[in-house]
Amino acid sequence: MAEPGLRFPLSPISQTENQVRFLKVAAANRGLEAALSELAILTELEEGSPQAFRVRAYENGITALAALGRDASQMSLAELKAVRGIGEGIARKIREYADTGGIARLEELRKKYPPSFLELTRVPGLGPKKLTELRKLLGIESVAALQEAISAERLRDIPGFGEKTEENLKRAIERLGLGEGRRHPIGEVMPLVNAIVAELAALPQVKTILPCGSYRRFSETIGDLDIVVASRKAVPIMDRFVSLPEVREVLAKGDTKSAVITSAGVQVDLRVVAPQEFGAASLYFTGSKAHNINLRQRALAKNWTLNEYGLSQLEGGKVVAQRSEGDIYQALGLSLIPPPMREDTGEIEAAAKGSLPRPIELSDIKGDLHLHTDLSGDGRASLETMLASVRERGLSYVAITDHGEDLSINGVSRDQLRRQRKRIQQLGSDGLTVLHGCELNIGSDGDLDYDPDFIAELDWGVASVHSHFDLDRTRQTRRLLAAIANPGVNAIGHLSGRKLGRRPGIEFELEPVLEAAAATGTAIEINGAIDRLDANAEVVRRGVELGVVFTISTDAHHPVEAERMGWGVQLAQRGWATRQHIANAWPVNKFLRWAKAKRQS
Ligand code: DGT
Ligand code: CA
Ligand code: CA
Ligand code: ZN
Repeated sequence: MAEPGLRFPLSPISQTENQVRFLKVAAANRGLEAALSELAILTELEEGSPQAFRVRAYENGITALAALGRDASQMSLAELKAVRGIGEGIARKIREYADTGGIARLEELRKKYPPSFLELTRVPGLGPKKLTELRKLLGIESVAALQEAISAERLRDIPGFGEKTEENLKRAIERLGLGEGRRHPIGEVMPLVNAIVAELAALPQVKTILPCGSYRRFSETIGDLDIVVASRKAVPIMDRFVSLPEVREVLAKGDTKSAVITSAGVQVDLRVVAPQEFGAASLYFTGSKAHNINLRQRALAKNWTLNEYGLSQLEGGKVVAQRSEGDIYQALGLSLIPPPMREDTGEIEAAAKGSLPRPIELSDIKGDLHLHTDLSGDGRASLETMLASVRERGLSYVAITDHGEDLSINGVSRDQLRRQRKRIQQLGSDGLTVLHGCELNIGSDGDLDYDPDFIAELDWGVASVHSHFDLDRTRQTRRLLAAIANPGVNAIGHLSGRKLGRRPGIEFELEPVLEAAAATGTAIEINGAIDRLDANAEVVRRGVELGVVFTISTDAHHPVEAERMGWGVQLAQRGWATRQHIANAWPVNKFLRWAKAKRQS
């Protein structure tokens, strides 16, 4: 993906050609997909139901786009209409977007539902109907206004709301960090970063461009974006930056520094520095602040100073290092510290002693242990297509894990699973070890789908929480412990069940869960889906200390989701996980022995 002279630190995977094509097409349709998603959300508000015909039509259109494999703007109205899932109305809107860069209906709805009102849709339990009611009866148009109404105990007088609702809403708003100063889930800013980087990288004046700050460190949420560009000529870059289509408001515009707010409400800071200062600037703006302060103290101890321009002598100002981050770390007697580890939680001291663990890297990954096919209702590609994509990724083993039957809509029956196993056997291995598994559902008491004998027939079991998110800590903990104790369970999928910025996930006691996982040889999954990133970095770091084995999984329902592996790896790096801690980085035989041992326990 990266062109010479450009660096895309989060380009997630060393892609095969086919994946590059997929990702390029995905990039081409990204603006359009974003517009249609926004239309779907606003239309849902307008129509009062996610089931409304128009909402479904937009959603089908988005799904069709994701699987299109072509740049939609290059297709005629007739060609678009011929695509399954794209009807007349959507086809027209796609053409309108391609021809004018916008959609009139979207502009109309945006006026009616401003960003502050949309924030309210993030509050769990507040559907379009309730929001419309709250707006009509109490004039609530923002999360802040909702919080005020809750404090004043005004919600409880409205039919369908009560004291308990007030309490639940208050808690959900707190746990999700909604309202004033909300941080943005990293997955929500990623398309924005890709768009800005692509636009600016196309300018001839840009030598190098790198998103820094918490984004580069792969924090799960982002306060604001910090982009650093190396160039000798800043003016045209700043001009382009402040006039990007995403920009809603320009906070500052200067020769070296500008800041804007996007239509999605994200602040973006852009710095342009001289090429020889790029290393120092990217180090500084990547942070974290605490990491920088620690580095500066090490510099001071050598009578040097460290800032965004370079590492230089306190007296006389002679530059010691500035061109690359590696040069600066080296001058300070440190190995290069990967950005996800730059949180000042011991990484600098470890690097000084030469004992910084080498974190897991994407190239270490040998298998993917959580994958769906279209046998599950939510899978979007056939077994053959998914396996072909796994081969293309250069993996040597894989587990197919469609949903267990207890998942109300998408689960699969015993017979379906048995037939799938047969099909896998018939396909033959051809160098790829294919495990037949299942994503089992952890019931409210830790019980699983099917019966133990049937589960024992499987090669691999992932067990995940998909229901009962509101049980208390004790019950959630007991539930997880029961699943971990089950010989049919090799890994716990997306441990908390959270959706970043949308659903807080279950609350449970972490220590006993990690201890039980370590004791039983049950892996905790690091789910790379960008809206999950679950287990989180803190859990991984603690698990690594306790000797827990982890898996990094895509949970892919379509080949394009292979990119999740790169995100999972960065998350694992934040938790200091190495090759030893990640089961799907092990050679196939070691992995198989370990997986079997649990199933026979
Ligand atoms: P965020 O935006 O809250 O998600 O977190 P960051 O880490 O991106 O923080 P931000 O945007 O305030 O600043 C970007 C980087 O700039 C930060 O990671 C380190 C550097 N930086 C900012 N303020 C200071 C400072 O006062 N001292 C030092 N040494 N570095 C700073
Ligand atoms: Ca930032
Ligand atoms: Ca900033
Ligand atoms: Zn799954």
